[in-house]
Amino acid sequence: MKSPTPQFISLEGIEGAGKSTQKKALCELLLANGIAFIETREPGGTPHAEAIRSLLLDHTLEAPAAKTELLLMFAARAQHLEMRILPALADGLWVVCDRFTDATYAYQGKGRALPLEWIATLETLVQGDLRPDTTLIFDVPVDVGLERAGKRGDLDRIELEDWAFFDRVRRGYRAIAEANDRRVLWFDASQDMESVTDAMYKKLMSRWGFSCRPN
Ligand code: Z5A
Repeated sequence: MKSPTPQFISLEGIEGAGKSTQKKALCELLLANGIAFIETREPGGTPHAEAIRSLLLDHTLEAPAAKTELLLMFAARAQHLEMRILPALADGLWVVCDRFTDATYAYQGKGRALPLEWIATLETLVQGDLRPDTTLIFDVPVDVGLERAGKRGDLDRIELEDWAFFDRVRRGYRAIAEANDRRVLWFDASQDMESVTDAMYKKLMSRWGFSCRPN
């Protein structure tokens, strides 16, 4: 039986983990099962929030202080939630979001070493009780993620961080998965794309009671 309430789904991982690739496959699964949904991303998802994203990822400006980065992430999130995510859920649409607040815990909390209590306070302020219903974390060794992302070229400001930064972020995601085992589904994304998609379909079809796989 399909889940009666619209689901809020987030996808996470270090850069080059394959979130965007698997997000496409996830959307095909939803379509095949007759689910109406919106696709969005963070930071971004509305014109205002996309403007904040441009500021955040611009490597031609001076680097923002870690606190500035944190506050801008939540400023974009407040706008995105109010203008896009909450109205979609209220209309009965599922929401598929490339990154959400787990990224803040992993990148600003673990990567930049900002206190996790600050993030928790901002999370409550901006989101109240709202959390994703399902979070897919795609895990790859840092070398693999950086190599994949490097092939795309044109790296943004955060993508230019070093190996140790992404290793802290990766460990941050591991801690999130361990602390939230009902919400988080963990995938070994170092396998080929088809194998990762197959593992994702198996877990999600069982979780949501879906019967159709995309052709
Ligand atoms: N950020 C933050 O710091 N705090 C926050 O609160 C939030 C975000 C919300 C923008 O995110 C940045 O914002 C991000 C974190 C920060 N910076 N970093 N790093 P983004 O999601 O827009 O950017 P991204 O993480 O850099 O996305 P990405 O590099 O596009 O990664 P991806 O979506 O996971 O990968 P992909 O585009 O699907 O795949 C990358 C390449 O690998 C591509 O050529 C694929 O064809 C290939 N690929 C994918 N899967 C495979 C497999 N399985 N095998 C082989 N090759 C593969």
